[in-house]
Amino acid sequence: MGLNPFENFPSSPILTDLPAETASIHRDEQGMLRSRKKNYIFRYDPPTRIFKLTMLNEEVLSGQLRWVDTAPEISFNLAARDRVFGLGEATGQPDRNDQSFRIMNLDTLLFSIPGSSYASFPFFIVKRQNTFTGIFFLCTFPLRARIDSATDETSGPAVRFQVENGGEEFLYDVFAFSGSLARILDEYTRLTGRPALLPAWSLGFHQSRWSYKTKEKVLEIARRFRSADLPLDAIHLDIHYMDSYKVFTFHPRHFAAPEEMHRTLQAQGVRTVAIIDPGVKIEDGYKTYEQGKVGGYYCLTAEDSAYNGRVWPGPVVFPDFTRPEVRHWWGDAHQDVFEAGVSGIWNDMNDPVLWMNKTYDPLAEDIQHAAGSHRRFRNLYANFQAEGTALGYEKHRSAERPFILTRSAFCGIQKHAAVWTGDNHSTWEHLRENLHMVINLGLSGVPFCGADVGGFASGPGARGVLKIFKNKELFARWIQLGSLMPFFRVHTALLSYSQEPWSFGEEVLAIARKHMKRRYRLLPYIYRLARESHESGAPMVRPLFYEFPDWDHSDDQFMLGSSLLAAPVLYPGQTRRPVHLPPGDWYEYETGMLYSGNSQHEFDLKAGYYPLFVRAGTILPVCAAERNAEESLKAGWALEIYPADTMNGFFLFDDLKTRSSATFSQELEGTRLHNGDLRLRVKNRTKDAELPLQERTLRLPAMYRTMIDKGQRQDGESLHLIREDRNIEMQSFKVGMDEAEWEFPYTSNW
Ligand code: NBV
Repeated sequence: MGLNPFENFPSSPILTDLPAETASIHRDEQGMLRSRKKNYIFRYDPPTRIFKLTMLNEEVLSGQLRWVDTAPEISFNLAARDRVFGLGEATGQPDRNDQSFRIMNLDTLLFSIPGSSYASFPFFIVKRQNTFTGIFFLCTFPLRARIDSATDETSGPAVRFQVENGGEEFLYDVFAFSGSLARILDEYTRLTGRPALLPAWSLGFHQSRWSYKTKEKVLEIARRFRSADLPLDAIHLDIHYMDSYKVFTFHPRHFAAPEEMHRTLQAQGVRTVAIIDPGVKIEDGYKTYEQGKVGGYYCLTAEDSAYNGRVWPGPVVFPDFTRPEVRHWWGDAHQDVFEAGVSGIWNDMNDPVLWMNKTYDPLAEDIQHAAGSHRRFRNLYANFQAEGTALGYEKHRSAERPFILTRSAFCGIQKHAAVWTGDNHSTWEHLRENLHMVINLGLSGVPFCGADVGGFASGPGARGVLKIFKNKELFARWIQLGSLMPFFRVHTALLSYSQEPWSFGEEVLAIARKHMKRRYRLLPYIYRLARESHESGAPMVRPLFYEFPDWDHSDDQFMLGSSLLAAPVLYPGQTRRPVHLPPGDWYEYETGMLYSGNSQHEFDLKAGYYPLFVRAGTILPVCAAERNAEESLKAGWALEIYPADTMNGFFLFDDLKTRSSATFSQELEGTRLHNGDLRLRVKNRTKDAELPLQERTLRLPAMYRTMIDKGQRQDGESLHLIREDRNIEMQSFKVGMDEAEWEFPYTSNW
């Protein structure tokens, strides 16, 4: 095999193309390292075993490369006070310093295996004060990662990867990226693939549990959402919808006539997302099993017989997704669930879990892929499966944007799937980890991700699926946090109390409704962020230092895009919290009050409230919260103007669901004059989509009571946004969709 472990793949699960701008570092036959990028010089000096990465004449990183035959270890030595981020959904504190992980896709058994995660991302970002470097260590073998702390004041931490190659020849590439975080993620996702373009519905609220066991139950849940006046886009079908856990089937009694169920759901504006595990039940006469057997599509043992494992359906075989023809077959097999009316596909147990109820080492199992050993390809199994699922969409839902959700993943997964962080616990610690994991997944090129809101299990180990003690406060705070996460789904374990928004009493229901509706009101903004992620790899949820590299990092606050800053409640019984506002002015979202940045403020945390801010200068698109995302995004829009000396905003509309949708987008720019008057200009950027809206509303702070549009004066209408759960007065003006220029004289005596 050559230096590139993927050169034999017609379609690589990881690399899309190699932009000339990227530094790709290869070890050649002599052991020398070579760089491809002009701006980077990457030198490896075999006698000293030191390698240095030099960028634009400024040394940013130096490391040590060591080869030990049986346990190859590569280390990157950093500078004092460097902080390390990224590495996907690894658990623990927000940064990765002083921690050890195993980078191997593994069922963590309800997070009972310290340092392990379901997904593997050997990509990290070094933050050195206000500069950033991204390092992608492309090696698919399982890795042990250690981020050792500095040994003294002057030295820095070291990121060490130990390759668990089991004696096999191992090859790797190192890619280095530098510049702003936006630029690093742009380059990294140009290399590993842009995040998929999402259908709008996937950005709405998802309700799940293991399991809604009958279609009557599913329909009852949908009805209850509607009668409780709660927005909802999707209900997830966990394993009980299947016939004896056979993939691509429906239970003959409990889910008879699934098309009918889907028609009823559709009338209520609700879709389903169905779980599809990779294990195929060994059963004569079962269509999928037979097809795979005839095609010879399963993973083999060293003796060339199909490898058998044991998961939900009992004895199973595992498709060898490393083979293109198997991915096509698997994609095709989705036809039945698509025809039944399912919209989204949820891939679970795709680490893959080979055995249940048995302790085993997946690397010691006798399981082979056509492309090579399980050790070499385990971390790619889920990516290959997701690629197969995406092929199924291309074939059977060709016009539609796919929605695929996965538990396991490797770098590059973002092309095909969203990632959720697996079986977390209903604890405050895991609520906090939800935030850290989402931030670090975003910094690993996976913008669309989230955790089970409310928590899945009661704790680690098999008994975690039994969850008895309800914690109202935790659920209420988690739904507040979850409502600003890219993927927003409540899910819970098999033997858990019910965890729908109404399961915790009236008070919590009202809080859930408030925040779920707020999510839907913010959808024009969130949807635009998702499209931007698709175009540039930018995370949707960001650490503060993404937007403010010079600002002291604050781990318990985050940005949603570049305009919203949230300070969620992450501890029980918290009644007050400080908020560190970065430079600039900030409008509190509920009251509209203005706070100056570069300072700290204290806020009372009433139940159902957490501080959320809009950056001054933002023109924020919002809509009415309807039953689901599409209906909301097609209902009335308002553009909220948060004055500053300069203002800008961007507003985008497309058909919300097809791959080749035309778009309509406008850019808004504004300035505040010395006398306080505002001047706004709206320009078309693209205009090839049909517009569902004829007009929209501008909302401005109460001191702007009139608007001058082409010399005509229009009085604003005073609007108290109490219906939107905000205690804020604004003035509203109806305007058309055309390009325009408006002026808003400042009234001092408002
Ligand atoms: O399919 C059942 C569960 C599912 O609810 C959960 O979200 C997955 O992470 N699944 C794991 C298998 C059972 C784990 C104990």
